[in-house]
Amino acid sequence: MALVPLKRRRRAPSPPAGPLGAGRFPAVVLCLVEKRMGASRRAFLTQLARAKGFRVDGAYSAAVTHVVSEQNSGDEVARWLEQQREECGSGGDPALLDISWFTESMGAGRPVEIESRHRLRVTTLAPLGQQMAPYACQRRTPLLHSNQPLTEALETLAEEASFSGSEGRSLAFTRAASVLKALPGRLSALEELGPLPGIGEHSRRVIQDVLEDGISVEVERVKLSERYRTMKLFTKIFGVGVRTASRWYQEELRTLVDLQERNTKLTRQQQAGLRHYEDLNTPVERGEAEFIGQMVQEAVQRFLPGASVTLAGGFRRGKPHGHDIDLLLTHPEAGREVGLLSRVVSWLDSQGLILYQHSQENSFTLHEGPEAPGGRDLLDRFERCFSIFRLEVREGPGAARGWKAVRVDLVVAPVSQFPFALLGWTGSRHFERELRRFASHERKMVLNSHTLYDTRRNLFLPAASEEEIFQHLGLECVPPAQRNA
Ligand code: 8DG
Ligand code: CA
Ligand code: CA
Repeated sequence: MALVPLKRRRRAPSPPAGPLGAGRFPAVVLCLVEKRMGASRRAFLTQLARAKGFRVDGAYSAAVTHVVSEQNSGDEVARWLEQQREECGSGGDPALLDISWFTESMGAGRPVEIESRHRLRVTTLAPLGQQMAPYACQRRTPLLHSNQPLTEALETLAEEASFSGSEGRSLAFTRAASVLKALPGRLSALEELGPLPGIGEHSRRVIQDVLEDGISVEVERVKLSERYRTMKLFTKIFGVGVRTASRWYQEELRTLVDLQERNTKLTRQQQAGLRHYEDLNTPVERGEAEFIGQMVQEAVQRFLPGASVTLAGGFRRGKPHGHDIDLLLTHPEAGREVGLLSRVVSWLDSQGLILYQHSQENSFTLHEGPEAPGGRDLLDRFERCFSIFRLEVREGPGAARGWKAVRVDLVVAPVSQFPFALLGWTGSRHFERELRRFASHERKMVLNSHTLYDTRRNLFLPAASEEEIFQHLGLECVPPAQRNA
């Protein structure tokens, strides 16, 4: 239907710049892109829409909800929008639409529902003014994002690859998932990704499958496979890593009962893990984490007034629940923290609050050089205690017996290393890995949970806060809630 003749009188009046009242449809504010449409046709379409009761603004502003263009590519309009936003200094997130939506709406005498065929295809992230930075530590990654089904699929494959010992492949899937977590909106077609860094061929295939069919056959097959399911079951035991789980699988062990019946040799930690398997695989709630943090704080104050306890890990990133509780202890006077942990743990133990604990002494010395701790696995050398707390509960799992087992990591950092420890223990694991990769590849620096070392200048870079560490690295500071990479 040729609703509007393409050729118009030569000198049509330009639409006025300002809005023209709310119109009959207050939720819809149109803005027509002049570019290829031309001034006269734009003026004509504006008049037509206004006559039908639509509000059409002559200039872009944050109030605009529908941007309509004719014969422009999605990328052109996205760039146009970016310019408009800069010029008017305001945001807004309007739908970018083809003239077909406008034509149909005029025909219907009301704004028709936007369908995907009306939307302009944007192949880069330009419409939201963001080019995805290559390292996760250069991006903001919120806890909640719009691409959950895609990231879950990719993370299943990442996990499966790590179960097979293919760390490189696992990292590739993790990277792809992490990029999707940082996208500003829901991905509806693979082309919208453009040439984004960090998304390989295999990941693209998986993304395409999930976008088109809702699931990836490959991922579903992995989830059902005996090996994946068994590895998952075993690695969820506290103290069991991929290597042990894999050995058990090869020995034909398949269930937790198998481990007991076949008298599998277990470390003390694994025995505790097995004993409390169900509890330890029940998510820890934020309230529980705060409660235990408070309990540890009180114990700490008994022995070293002025010492502090900080909740790190996923809870610091804003997660509502987690698999364990990560607590960092320090004291503002260097050296005062020595000996604190063992006294705190003994006291908590004497109160019947500890079901299992395994402590490790501080083994960090600067003399070993900057390469010693950290490295690929994020492990550090702080004095620490891997423990299981006995938490009294009145509801949820464990309510019947009145308590539940909760995993707690207690870590002691001397005050000079505290910002590094806090940054390192806040996570996510992928964010940390990327920070360290960025430091070494882009800055020739070595970062770990103890220090930052500049290898070009041969010196340690001290920091009194996380912000200062980001500054040393020449990175914009990423707040904890945006480190969910
Ligand atoms: P969750 O418990 O909510 O499931 O997730 P999370 O809090 O993000 O994970 P986590 O496994 O508890 O790890 C928290 C951070 O601690 C993670 O970024 C890695 C970091 N970390 C270090 N050093 C060490 C270490 O020596 N061992 C372990 N396990 N984690 C360490 O910086
Ligand atoms: Ca944690
Ligand atoms: Ca932990």
